[in-house]
Amino acid sequence: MDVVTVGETMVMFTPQTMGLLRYAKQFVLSYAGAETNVAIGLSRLGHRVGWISQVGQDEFGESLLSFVRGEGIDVSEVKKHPTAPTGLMFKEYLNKKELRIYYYRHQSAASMMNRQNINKDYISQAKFLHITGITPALSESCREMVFEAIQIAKHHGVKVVFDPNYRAKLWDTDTAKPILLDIAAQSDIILPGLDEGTLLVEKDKPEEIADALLDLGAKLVVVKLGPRGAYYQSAEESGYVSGFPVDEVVDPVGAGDAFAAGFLSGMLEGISIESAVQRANAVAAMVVMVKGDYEGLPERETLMRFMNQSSQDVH
Ligand code: KDG
Repeated sequence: MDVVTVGETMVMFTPQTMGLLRYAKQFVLSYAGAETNVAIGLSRLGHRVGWISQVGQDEFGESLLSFVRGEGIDVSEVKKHPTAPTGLMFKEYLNKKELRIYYYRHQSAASMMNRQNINKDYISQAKFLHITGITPALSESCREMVFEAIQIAKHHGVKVVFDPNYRAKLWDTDTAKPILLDIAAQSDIILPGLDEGTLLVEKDKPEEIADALLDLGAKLVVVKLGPRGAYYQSAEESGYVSGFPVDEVVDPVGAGDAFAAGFLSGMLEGISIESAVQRANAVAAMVVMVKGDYEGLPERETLMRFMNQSSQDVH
């Protein structure tokens, strides 16, 4: 396996009309999970990915499993909880500009995960372990599971990649901060957004954020700057990499996950950090031009075409 990721994915319902959710009568079903977005992105680019999770023993769990399996991801470490349900998420478009989301994930099957969900052999054979700050927010037992997974990875020389993915709906900053910092301190690579970097280390500039996170123990920090691209810094090198031009941002959700997938894909292929960040920017740009979290994630050929085309447009 190239990458193993761990976390919850929910069945998501998007209403087909705008306005308060109470009036919505028709919904489109899809799936929402930062970790599976990353896994799908990697799988589309030809990498081998495994997902550790838990669904309910219910129809939504089956739906979720077939979807993720259908995307070419190994689901052999996804367990079924006998009583807790698969988590759900609803979107509500109040108007064209205002989106609210509702989680129905409290005491979901995934939130019941604990150390027992971690198979040492499964993680130890991977090249990267991908962790987000969403999983430790789900429950105390999920938090313990995340630290267990990290310990196993470190013990076996598997690189830990951490995306802080702060979710205000799941926990407050005072609770989240020390835990996210603890994970960051044990990670090899950290991929914060600018706001998340500021939340973690109370600095505003990408360079300062990277300095502080490297001081904690990380080897490489890549700060995501939205349309502006990203800033990377390790002990040896640093630099800004511009974002790719986007015709129209149709849906920004999933951009960070797309970035992580593109970046990890580059790292797996051993290209330079700068080129991996460039690839990350390209995958993120492609995702925001398409509605949905994962629908716009490119296959390799499409990605290469997009990158070549964009560089020709610039020159
Ligand atoms: O990164 C996109 C995710 O936020 C979305 O798919 C849902 O994983 C999700 C979450 O927990 O918010």
